[in-house]
Amino acid sequence: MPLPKAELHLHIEGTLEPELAFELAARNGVTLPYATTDELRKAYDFEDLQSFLNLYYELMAVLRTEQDFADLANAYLARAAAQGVRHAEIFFDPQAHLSRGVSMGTVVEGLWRALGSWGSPRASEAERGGERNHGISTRLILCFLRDESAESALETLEAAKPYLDRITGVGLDSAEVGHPPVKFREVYEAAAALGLRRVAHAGEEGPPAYITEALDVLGVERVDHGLRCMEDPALVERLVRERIPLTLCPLSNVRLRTVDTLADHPLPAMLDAGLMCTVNSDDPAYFGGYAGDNFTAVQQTLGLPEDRLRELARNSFLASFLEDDEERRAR
Ligand code: ES4
Ligand code: ZN
Repeated sequence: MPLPKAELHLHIEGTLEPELAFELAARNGVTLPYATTDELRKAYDFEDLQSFLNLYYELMAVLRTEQDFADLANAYLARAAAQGVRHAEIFFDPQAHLSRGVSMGTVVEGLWRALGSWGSPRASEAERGGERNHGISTRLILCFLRDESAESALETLEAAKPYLDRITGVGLDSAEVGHPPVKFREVYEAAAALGLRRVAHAGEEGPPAYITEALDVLGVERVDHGLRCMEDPALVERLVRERIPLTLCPLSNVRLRTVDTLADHPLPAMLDAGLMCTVNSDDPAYFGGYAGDNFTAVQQTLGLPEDRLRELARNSFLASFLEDDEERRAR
């Protein structure tokens, strides 16, 4: 039995496996610039975040209908459940779809078709029962693309207003360097006023100062990645003191060359420093593994002992947006 865990850093568009990409391409009459799944897989040799993002956005062309988003989310839930995931807080990138003429409604209704009442804090116990949706409770987090304008982020939040009963929080992703958190001050203030939880990617490729800014200017409760905090001892001390969770993604860091090899990953040092770390998959179809694969990799390569793995699993529930009673039931 894999260790029960929560996944807190997962881009649903990053779960698009080559086989499903080709299936959806055929269904929607979209031509991909790759002849076979093998040829596509050969393109998964990334140099940095941007080289990955180019392919990530390119493949999204196959996602067109509600059913496409439902199929994508169902495929993810099946794989995640097999690796012990009991709860998933799922990022989605509406701007990447709105710009292709796919509406907010298509994306949210489609994802909801797969996630269903497991995604609703308001669903009754009965509605949540049974084996539906692989027994995984879920939350949706709408991400703004930081390489798009602040105005575009505000328009995106506006477009999401009819669906706020299905959206738990907002996040910030895509190309980090040159797009500091402060650029999104206004939209985060608006999101907070709407009662949305706040997270942001910071300190993946960007400097430690972006982590501080995400906390102080955007009011985030959790930092996605946050890896580069290790360059700033005062920041580490603050993150420890304030128990700010970091959603680390070890296999992603290797594939995007944020670390040289998995053996060089600072996770053990981060745990030793007292940071509240969690282990997640980011874009599992592209980076070589789902949540359980990330756990196995850090166990085997970094030699993390059992108690550290249990700490990581416990942290994932503590750092989640589940209510206390739900959290106990999930783990
Ligand atoms: C992402 Cl690894 C990563 N970093 C930033 N934005 C992203 N969107 C999808 N994956
Ligand atoms: Zn990410």
